[in-house]
Amino acid sequence: MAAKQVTTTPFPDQKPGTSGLRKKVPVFRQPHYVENFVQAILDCIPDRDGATLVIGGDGRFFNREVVQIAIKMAAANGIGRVLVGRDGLLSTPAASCVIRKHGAIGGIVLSASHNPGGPEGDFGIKYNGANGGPAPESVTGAIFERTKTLTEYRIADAPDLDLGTTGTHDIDGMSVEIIDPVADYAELMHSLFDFEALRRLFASGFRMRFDALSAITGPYAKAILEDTLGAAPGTVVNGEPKPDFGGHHPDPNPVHAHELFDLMHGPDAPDFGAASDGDGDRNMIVAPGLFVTPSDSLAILAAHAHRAPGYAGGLSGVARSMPTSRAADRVAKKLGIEAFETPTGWKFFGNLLDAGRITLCGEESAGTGSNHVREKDGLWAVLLWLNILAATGQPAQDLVRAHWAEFGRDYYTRHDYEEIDSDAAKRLMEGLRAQVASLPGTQIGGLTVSEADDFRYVDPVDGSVTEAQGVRITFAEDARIVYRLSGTGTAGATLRVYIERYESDPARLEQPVAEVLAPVVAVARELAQIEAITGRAEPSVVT
Ligand code: VG1
Ligand code: CO
Repeated sequence: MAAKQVTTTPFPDQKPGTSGLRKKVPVFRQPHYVENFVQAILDCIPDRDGATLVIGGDGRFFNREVVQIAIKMAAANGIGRVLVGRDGLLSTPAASCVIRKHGAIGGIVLSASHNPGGPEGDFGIKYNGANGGPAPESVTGAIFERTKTLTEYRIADAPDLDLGTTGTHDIDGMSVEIIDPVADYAELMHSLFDFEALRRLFASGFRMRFDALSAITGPYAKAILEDTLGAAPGTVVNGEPKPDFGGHHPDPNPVHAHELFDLMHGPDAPDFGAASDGDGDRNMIVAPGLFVTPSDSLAILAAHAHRAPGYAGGLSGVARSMPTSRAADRVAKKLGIEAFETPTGWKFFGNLLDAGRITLCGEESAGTGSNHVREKDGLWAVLLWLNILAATGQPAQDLVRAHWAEFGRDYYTRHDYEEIDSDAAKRLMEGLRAQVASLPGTQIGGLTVSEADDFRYVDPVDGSVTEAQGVRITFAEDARIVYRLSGTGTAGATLRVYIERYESDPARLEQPVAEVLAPVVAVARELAQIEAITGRAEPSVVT
């Protein structure tokens, strides 16, 4: 067997977004499309000769084919060893864990996360570096530049491997180890959490439901929650990963995980409900009768993390993405630790985690994580919640209410306008940018603008600057609106409008969210002229 050099021509559209390259499956299935992008990634890995590379994905449609291609291309490009999850599966946090644990130079992670899968669904390819985290903008930028000049790629002329059983193979001198996708991750979880206390919790009759939405976390959640911690069989539902997620939209929010949401709001609600997304890095937490916003979840976890063995020494700092509510900042202030505000996307937390400036971080989009890996981690968040519940003996809903009583409540909602016209979306954002300088001091819809800007991030660790990360408008009445365009969509543009209002009056902590936020929502629509510019009177998804 030998490597082939294949002549190719560049594709103009291989620019990675918030989290890697995401496109519709038919785009990825164009001849040479996957190979070009993988070659560009490999070309941007210095010192790859003889190095270890991790390959795996969320199991969605086309995952297997791309895993085979990536393995053969790694062999033809000097990689010494590849670690692949059995059946080509690795959740995103598990891939991060495996990269770190085995000293890999990086990993190729195949996922379109919370986007639907299938022949007409979405697919994605992402590169993570040696720290286990998504490549920073400097690297994704270099990969994109490389895609524009590629004239050939290299691929081993070898048959497909049987990925179904663990074991070691050889392709042209490169060793391919097919590993259990759960083992390393489960061991890491064991090192962070008090598994004995969790076993006692379940043995005492504590009931939960974990909805894997027919995506990657099923095997992880079953192995840890049911097989190791003794949660009742059937705790994990939709636990078989399917290429099309069984028709589910694998996005753990009240809209797409509505079965869990409804169960938790009904008479038969168990003590705790959780769900994860397509690639296992997101989490949704629902207490009986009470949905916990991801922003609140981050704040609550930050306040109580020291109760889990892995965080017993306290936190060095916390970070949140800019549109995430400021609830975590209030906890940081009380703890006397640093709080950081980063652009959307996990790649911006990497430097802070590597430098030891933060221990926990999170995003409003149901992402929470810590320094244990360099990705957000859905099941980890669930286990930290469970560890806190076990340690405090408090029901989840009481913990949330106690948190609000102490810190006040950040009422929060996100309105998504999906698949709007790309030009209209650009015009809308430009219109907002043009207003920011003159907005402070103006009154609108009963609110007074105190500050307005287009978020610009200066990385506190390496000084790199990232411009134009979203328009944020803060009001004197403790409210805030943020506008930005999604960087993960695959059709048209998606406008995200993040709306929040802080309330500390003990008598006003349990108001209906929509009611509290209605005046801010009205201002958000008016300021951006959403209907006039996009033709949409209402958002397509409200979470
Ligand atoms: C979205 C979320 C962002 C998240 C990203 C990747 O990005 O808003 O918070 O980091 O998805 O998550 P955007 O650009 O569409 O708003 V995942 O679970 O898709 O890897
Ligand atoms: Co995800």
